[in-house]
Amino acid sequence: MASGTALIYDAEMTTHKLLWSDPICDIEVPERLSSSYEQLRSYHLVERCVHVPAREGTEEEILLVHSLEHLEVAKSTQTMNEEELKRVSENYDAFFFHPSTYRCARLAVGATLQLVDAVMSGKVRNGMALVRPPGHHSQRNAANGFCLFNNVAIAAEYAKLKYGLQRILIVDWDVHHGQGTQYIFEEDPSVLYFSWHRYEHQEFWPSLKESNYDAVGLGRGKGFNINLPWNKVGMGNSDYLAAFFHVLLPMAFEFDPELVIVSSGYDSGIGDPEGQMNATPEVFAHLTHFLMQLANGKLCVILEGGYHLKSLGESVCMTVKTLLGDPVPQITGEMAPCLSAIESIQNVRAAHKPYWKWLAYEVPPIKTATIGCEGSEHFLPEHVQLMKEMDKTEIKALVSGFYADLVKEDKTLLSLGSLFVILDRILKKEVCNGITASPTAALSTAVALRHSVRFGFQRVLCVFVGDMEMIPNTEDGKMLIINICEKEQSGKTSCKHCISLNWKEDAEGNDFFSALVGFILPVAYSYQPNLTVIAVGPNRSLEISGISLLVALLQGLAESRIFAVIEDTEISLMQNVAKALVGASTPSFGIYVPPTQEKVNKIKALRGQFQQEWKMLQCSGKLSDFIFNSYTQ
Ligand code: Q9C
Ligand code: ZN
Repeated sequence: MASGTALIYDAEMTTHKLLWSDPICDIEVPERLSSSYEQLRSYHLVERCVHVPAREGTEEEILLVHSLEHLEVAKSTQTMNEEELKRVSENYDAFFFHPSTYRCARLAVGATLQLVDAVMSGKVRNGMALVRPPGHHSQRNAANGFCLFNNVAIAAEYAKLKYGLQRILIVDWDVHHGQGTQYIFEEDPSVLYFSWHRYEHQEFWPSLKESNYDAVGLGRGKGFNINLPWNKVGMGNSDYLAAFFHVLLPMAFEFDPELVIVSSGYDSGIGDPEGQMNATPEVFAHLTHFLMQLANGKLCVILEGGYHLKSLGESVCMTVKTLLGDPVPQITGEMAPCLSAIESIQNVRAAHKPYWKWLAYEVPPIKTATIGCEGSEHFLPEHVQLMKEMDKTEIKALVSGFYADLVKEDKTLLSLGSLFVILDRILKKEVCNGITASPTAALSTAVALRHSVRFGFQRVLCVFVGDMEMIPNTEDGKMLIINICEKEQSGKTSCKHCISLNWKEDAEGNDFFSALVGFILPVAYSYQPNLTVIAVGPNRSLEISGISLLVALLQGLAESRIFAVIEDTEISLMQNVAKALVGASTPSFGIYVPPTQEKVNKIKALRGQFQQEWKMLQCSGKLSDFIFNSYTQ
């Protein structure tokens, strides 16, 4: 096996610098490179490495990833004056040109390729390249986020071409999302791209929807793009380690790469003004050590971001020390990931479940999603995941013309927004169940049913408790509605897919149990829904305990997939339904009160009426009894 660690550094890459004042770009300074190298020197690490010279990347190599137009624009900046440079720079999001930028960027590409060659040829086992400008934000046709050419992406294409590699893993531990790299390999199953990044629910730059965990790749590349968004700052050693244990490493070992390239930004380390994270330099030794176990040790580490000079230098040293095979330092801090990290990890695992064998038999825990309303964290049980709301234009786009005229109030519109966010997560099977409050439960339910059917669910069961002012069309059998209400609804007759059950639960009793086991569950089990919607509207005729029981028992269907819609006046009902959804409580029934004769007859009648169509209702060989009973009501 090859031995030795390459180190590539060329002081010429410090000549690229900001010539005017720009508070966004002024952190990307030449000292990032020079002081990191000095730090390596002071730890006597430089002399332990194999020195590999940088070179310029060729135009041909740059064109492996970038457009000719992008290359020409970059090239043309070499002879520009400051004013012209500033003008071209303004065409991009967070980038600055200097007359030497083009030369430096070509050196950055070439240094990266030199490292790939040194590792692939067996000259060294692994190595690190200290380069500027960085690369991972750079796109086919655009500079972005301090990056001109995408060094790592070019390296991956180069390795595929020159060494015929079929599987390359890119690990992007920079605190920013390398959206440039994602775009380049989105449809490419031969490059597995992993990035964790500060996201804060899309508040943090570059604030893209496609940085979220549900961007898993496109076309043949589905499953080969892994995004782990951090929704809080302050992530530390245990969060990073948990991400490796529970997301990256299992996937990486299953992928079995032939080469690993790290987009090695240290702005994810403690003290960095951009990242605001808490991971100490030692953690990078551990991350490096883990990745050294893949691809026969063929590991190329390429510098990206990192803006706190001391933290950056220490972290670079930890990385290089580990590449050299030094013992891995002990990690500090409490060894427990934070709740927000766990949530992100769970989300990305759920999103990738279809693509990775190691996840296939792992059942997602029954987990409940809701939109946080004022103070909801106090009354909802633990483990209920709070979701971010949508903005109004997004919701309006989703509420199609069909419902638009029914949505008169802003309040209603916003509640539909919450509904879509949660329901989509259930439909995509990212969470098991969810709960939402609505000012108009009947409308929300109608929207939810329609949305689920349109999403592709073939059988949606809806149990609606209370007055259901609007009843969707159920003729195609894609929905089965059971409406439990107090009063006989005049003019509405029950049919196979729309059944009205008049039932008023006794306040102190629990006679609803008999309706549930005697009618609702047999019908539901006959139907075999793939989603259950439980809604509670105005004038509910069931007690909270009855509704909790309904929720608990219907979890036997549709792989426990339940969407609960509760009229928004009912806080304590919300709380109890949420408890039932997370499985935190078994509703208590008190003393058994048998149903009245009238109620027994009612169930019998319904059984008689529907047992031909919903056969689980059959419980006696003497069918005629039921028919007789139903005619003598
Ligand atoms: N308001 C790297 O770490 N910030 N690039 C832009 C705009 C740009 C980071 C903020 C951060 C770029 C390689
Ligand atoms: Zn960064």
